Amino acid sequence: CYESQANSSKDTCLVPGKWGGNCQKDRQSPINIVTRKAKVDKELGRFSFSGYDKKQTWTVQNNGHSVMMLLGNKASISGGGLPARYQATQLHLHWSNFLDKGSEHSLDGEHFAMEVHIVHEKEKGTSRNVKEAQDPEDEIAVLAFLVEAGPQENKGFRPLVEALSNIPKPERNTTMAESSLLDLLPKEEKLRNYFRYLGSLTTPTCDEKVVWTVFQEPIQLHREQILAFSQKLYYDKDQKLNMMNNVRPLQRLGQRLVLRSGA
Ligand code: 3J3
Ligand code: ZN
Repeated sequence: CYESQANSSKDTCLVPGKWGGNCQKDRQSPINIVTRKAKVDKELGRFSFSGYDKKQTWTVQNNGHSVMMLLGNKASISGGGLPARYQATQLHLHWSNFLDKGSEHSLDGEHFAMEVHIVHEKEKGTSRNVKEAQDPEDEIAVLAFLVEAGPQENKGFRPLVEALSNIPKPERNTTMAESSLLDLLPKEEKLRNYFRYLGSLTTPTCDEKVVWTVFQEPIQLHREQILAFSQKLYYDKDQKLNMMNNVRPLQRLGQRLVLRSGA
């Protein structure tokens, strides 16, 4: 695909100048969400979170482009307008060294300091037909939470932030102090309001197989907690390149409709 089809030739999902690079199709992520244009869909009810409340000593790793908690199908989601139950596979984040950018999605043109992605895979054996089973457009469900700086330390994030110092270099793993996934999220009653659209992975190969949920309620972290990610983590083994700005440029919405849960 020609670069002209991408919003930016810096986009990591296009092999610049090479015919056949990951073809920018019509449902790429992330996007800017124009909240007033999102259509309320009564089918978008509350999520059911299973295993999200269970305290675990999660393994967390620096994978060279983010920090990733390995969730090993120990939690799952259903409801929320999803067609099946989805098993949680990993949680990772995107960030910058500035507090006004660092999220991948934006709301009404506003970027946030960070974005948390909880990645889930559709439970097998729930597809309606063979074609869908082989190449489902919603094989992955990512729950996206925007992060903003707040006045207090977010105690739920303490185990993750404290673990960062143990994994400065890529390919390093460590074990977090006990925590639950719910510890990281806004209160459950705040999770009724979210946006929904069909998109892609935001890292190569940017497969167009993701059903995205972007929650309206941001997570609040103290600014020192946010800055710890770019201060403690490195892209390289020599610890010369601080890990930050692991954010894909915004992609065109095209003909897609963004839905929102009923108020
Ligand atoms: O990329 C792999 C690949 O197996 C893909 O099919 C999918 C399976 O879950 O994702 C994995 S991944 O867990 O390494 N991953 C999912 C999330 C790649 C990066 C994606 O990042 S994002 O779109 O949520 N930002
Ligand atoms: Zn992500």
